[in-house]
Amino acid sequence: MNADIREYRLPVSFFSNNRKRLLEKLPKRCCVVVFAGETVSMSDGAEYHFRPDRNFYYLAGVEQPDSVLVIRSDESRTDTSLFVHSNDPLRERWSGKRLTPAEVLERSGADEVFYLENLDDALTAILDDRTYDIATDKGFRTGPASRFLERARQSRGEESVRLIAPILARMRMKKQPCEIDMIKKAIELTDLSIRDALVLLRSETSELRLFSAMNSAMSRSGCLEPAFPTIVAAGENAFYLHHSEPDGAAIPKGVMIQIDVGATVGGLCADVSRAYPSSGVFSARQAALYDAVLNCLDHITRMIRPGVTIADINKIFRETASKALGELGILSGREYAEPGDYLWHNAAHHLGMDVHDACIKDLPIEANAVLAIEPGIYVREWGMGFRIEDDVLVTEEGCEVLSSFIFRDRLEVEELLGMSGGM
Ligand SMILES: [Mn+2]
Repeated sequence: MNADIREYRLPVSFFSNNRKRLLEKLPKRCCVVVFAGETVSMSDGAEYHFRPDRNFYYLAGVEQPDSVLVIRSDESRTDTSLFVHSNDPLRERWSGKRLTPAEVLERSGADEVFYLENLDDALTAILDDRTYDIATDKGFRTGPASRFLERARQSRGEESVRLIAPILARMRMKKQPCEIDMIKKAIELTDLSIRDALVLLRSETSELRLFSAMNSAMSRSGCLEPAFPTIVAAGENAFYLHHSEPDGAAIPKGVMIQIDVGATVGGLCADVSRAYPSSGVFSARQAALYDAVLNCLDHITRMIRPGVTIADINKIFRETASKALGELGILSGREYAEPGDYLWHNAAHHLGMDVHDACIKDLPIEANAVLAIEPGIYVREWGMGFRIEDDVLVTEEGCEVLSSFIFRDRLEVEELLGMSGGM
């Protein structure tokens, strides 16, 4: 893995092909307008790190705020334009270098670049030319994208403005080889970050130290912002599923530590969860619950193949987990206990540019889909609960577990946590 993973980028052909495939599903004479979205203010003079709308990025390949992609296509030709902020030395002095028009062309494969000052006139011309259909995304409630959608609907009528989100969701559900490569690299980087946490786990540590070790491993490789806020939750903190305010106090012996972390590489995400014992060895109860959760994961990965749905996966998860809850004696003697009381979340989601990636619910999974599989069981009475999560690539015959090499085997974990010195 390179020292700086920002060198890994999806090729320009990926973005231009996505545009081509989208146009094949739209009327012959069509104008597509897609917005990157705006920055969000963090404080006076500071903004949150900008991440473009993923449908925009999937088609445009650039990550500059406020950019707009316009594709005009008819029987004889297709013109792709990007509207971006002009290069303004005074602004860039504060907020950082912007891409030059040449760089925008190089990354996007667009035909032309215009400055945003010209956008309004261009959009008016598009809306006035009724020989073209209009297609746009529906991803925003406010800002220029929602204003454009509103204008288009007013000028053309509600029905005649096509929304591309369902088409793009269907396309994004099947990953292309270059996307799969990026996800594999994101998983490798996630593995490196978990290894750094495991080193700390050999002696007394805290959620905060584990959290910063993992985030530091990702950022020093160039992943400045993970796919989602890193989760480290010891003991009963794991009952807050997205616990991301790590505690600075020493983690006591005898609890399980939930880790849920994912790097991004080239705009694609990993999403991996592990649970490790703070004592270095699993107690009998911890081992029993661990084996039950892992067994759910194995059951699910064995049934995944083209044709199954997310609902099928959740059904198998609930059946397998319910059986385990019975066998562990957790349900017996509790009059009102139901398996659902211990199963707090579903067991699968698509993974890609978004950590919960775009998909059409209920549409059967096809080969080259990438899923995060995350069965979890939470037993308040035992003071413990956790999930184990792997990322899988759906193949023609089944699926390949891409993250199985990240320490997961119970005996291997104990051996590793019992060791002293380097890894
Ligand atoms: Mn997940």
